Amino acid sequence: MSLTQEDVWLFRHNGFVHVKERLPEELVHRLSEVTDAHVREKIEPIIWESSEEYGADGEDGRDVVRRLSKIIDRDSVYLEAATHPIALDALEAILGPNIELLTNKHNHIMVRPGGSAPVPWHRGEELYSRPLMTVLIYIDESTMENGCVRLVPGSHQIPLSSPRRPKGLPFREHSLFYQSVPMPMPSGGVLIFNDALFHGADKNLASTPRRSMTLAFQGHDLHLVRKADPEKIIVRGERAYEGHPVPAHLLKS
Ligand SMILES: O=C(O)CCC(=O)C(=O)O
Repeated sequence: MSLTQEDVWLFRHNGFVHVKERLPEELVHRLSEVTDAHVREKIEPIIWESSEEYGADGEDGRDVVRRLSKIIDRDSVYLEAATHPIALDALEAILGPNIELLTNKHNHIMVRPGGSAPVPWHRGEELYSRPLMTVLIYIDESTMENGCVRLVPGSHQIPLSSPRRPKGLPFREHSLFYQSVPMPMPSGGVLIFNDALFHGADKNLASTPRRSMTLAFQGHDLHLVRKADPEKIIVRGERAYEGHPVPAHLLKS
């Protein structure tokens, strides 16, 4: 099932949608096994938990995996999850029939180990950027206790320029915290939001990790003459061209 028209309207208005269906348990189980192995074996590229924030209780975060980067290259199970029809059907309702997965944006697993520091408030893209969708696919259930993502509804439409990564105040003291809503998610859940939406995540107060995939998708640009881009995987539809003049190699003889 795809999104309803009402879901899409709410998405345009609020900037996010929680997809009703979940990925199959068996697929989530395989994601979990592979992720555990990569964390256990500390397979690079990795972003480590920062000691400054993680170590507020005197612990050292330098050896603690915060994020596994470049997941699409790590194991085929990640591409399988990223291109599951539950995610792509919902994206098609938002982006249209031709969809690309970007491998040079996001493409990571947030491991968020127990005790991990907040993810500071940020928006990924500028308001004037071509719309880019962030998709979070949850391996573990995400709760208030383990630091679920918080979103600021409608903030992808604020017509004012403001820093993409506002600095200065602790997570819970920033004014964006007061305008945000928490997004608890089930294991296998799929959350889609416009990457220009302000978001962040609180400290993980549980003792276990809170793992989720973060992915980036865009509608394929029909006017882009150069079609082959090694950082983009077309995951639905086709690499079409609409424009003029039509490049010679695309003209049928
Ligand atoms: O899942 C989270 O904790 C934060 C998600 C996020 O902002 C990211 O992965 O860039």
